[in-house]
Amino acid sequence: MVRIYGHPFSSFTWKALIALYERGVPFEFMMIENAAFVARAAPTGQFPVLVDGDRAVIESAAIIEYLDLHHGSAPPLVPADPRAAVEARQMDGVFDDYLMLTLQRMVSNALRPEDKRDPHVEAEVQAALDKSYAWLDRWMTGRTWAANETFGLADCAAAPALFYAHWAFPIPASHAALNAYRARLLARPSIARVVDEARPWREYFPLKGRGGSPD
Ligand SMILES: N[C@@H](CCC(=O)N[C@@H](CS)C(=O)NCC(=O)O)C(=O)O
Repeated sequence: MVRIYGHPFSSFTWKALIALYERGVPFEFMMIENAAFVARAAPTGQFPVLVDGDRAVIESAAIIEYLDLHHGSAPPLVPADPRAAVEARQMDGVFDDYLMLTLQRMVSNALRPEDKRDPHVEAEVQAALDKSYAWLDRWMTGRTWAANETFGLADCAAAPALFYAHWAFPIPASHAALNAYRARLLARPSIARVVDEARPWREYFPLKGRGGSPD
């Protein structure tokens, strides 16, 4: 059975868990606290890490591609046609880089001692997210899923990114297509499951007091 090392509240762990649930792959969940080896598995000790026999796979998107190839019987989350896969990887990158990692800047800043916080970060993050939300609202207009008109890799990335970003920096109500997409994601059983499994850790979200609401 494969093992997944991560934390139930971690956004990138969600990406891998959503894929495991979508593909019906049995797995053993290994809490990051108990996993000294994870510190060496990725360049800076980041998670998730998937372990399959003697093979360790890092990077959430690579884990999802690995699962497509080796585990589960559902349709692949990255299209087998490389021409179609371009769109899936593009949107995976958009959600990771322009939402999740942007929000991470704010999380890291909030975790610093108060006198070490950078006072410019909040406005910079808000400005970057405003642009990304507007771009994504246009992208999602007329679409059900983020790429290839089928649930896949990009939606695995979108779910945690939109969940946490909206919690801290609410998506404007005027972005109807993006808000509807977020609601569609939260209604999906694999995603509702990771959201539920993470509930016990909600109080640890350092941006929880900013007025947004997670669901
Ligand atoms: N590019 C990586 C990012 C992984 C990542 O940033 N993981 C976070 C948890 S959500 C982490 O390990 N944070 C702890 C740290 O950076 O030390 C992926 O897609 O898996």
